[in-house]
Amino acid sequence: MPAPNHVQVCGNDHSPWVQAVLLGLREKGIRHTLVTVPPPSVIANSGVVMPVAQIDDGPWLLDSERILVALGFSKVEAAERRAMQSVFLSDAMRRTEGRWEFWRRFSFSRDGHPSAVRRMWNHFWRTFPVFYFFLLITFGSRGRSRPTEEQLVEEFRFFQDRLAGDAAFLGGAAPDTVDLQLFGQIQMFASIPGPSLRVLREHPELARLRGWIGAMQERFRDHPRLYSAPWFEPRLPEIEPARALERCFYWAGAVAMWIALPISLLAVVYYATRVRKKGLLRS
Ligand SMILES: N[C@@H](CCC(=O)N[C@@H](CS)C(=O)NCC(=O)O)C(=O)O
Repeated sequence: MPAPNHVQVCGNDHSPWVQAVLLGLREKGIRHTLVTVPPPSVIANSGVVMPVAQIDDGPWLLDSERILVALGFSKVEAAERRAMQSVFLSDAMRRTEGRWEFWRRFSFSRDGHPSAVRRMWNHFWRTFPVFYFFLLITFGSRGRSRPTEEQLVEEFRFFQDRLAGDAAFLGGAAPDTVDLQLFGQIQMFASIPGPSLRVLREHPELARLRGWIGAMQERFRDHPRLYSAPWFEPRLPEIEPARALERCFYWAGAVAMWIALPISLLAVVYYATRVRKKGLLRS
């Protein structure tokens, strides 16, 4: 299979699944662009589900694993997929505990559209996905018990146990889909620091996993969206935030989402229901 010339990815780099795809593209050295607002045809089909990616002129693909397999990486085992989902939900469902912090941290993420005008437009409209996930997490986490430190350690131990041999990566001598997805989760933990990040950095029983994080961080040290950079060894500089003017567009969009609450709320209910009815999120 010839290597693609260019891959267009849509989504936000706080998403671990978007990060997995970006890391895979860097691993293969494939040119790519990340935009935060998908084209209208993609929104009509799959709402704001992320990631979606288009390899050259091919169809839009959903799901990080499917996209990574299309790029030449391996499928993930069912047990790994389940373990990854637990790690994901334990952190994702706590991200809106600091409400202001949630919106503030998202203001810094960058859009990679080459046109400055389109970037401003995207910064305004990317607040819809932020608003969408804000509501989904706020309501989805109600009545859900917070994972204890022991539960978090147990979830991470699944992956640590897989690192028992000599191989530096879960996939062997080089990172594979499971490495990319797990390191993607770590980018999410670091994008809004919380208990998962703390446990990973400090817990004495997770030293081997920290060794793997170090190997991944070294390998992807040039990735411009490495939220884990200042939190793990080898320490690297923090990533560059969106520019001040871009953030102004973001905040204008955020205010618009709340002013237009009846419409934006209806849109969230419509797309969230549609995504679930169509079964677009495989876990
Ligand atoms: N298994 C999927 C999971 C993707 C996923 O859960 N994405 C979240 C954002 S981090 C999403 O788009 N959720 C939309 C929704 O819940 O309606 C993958 O690997 O890409």
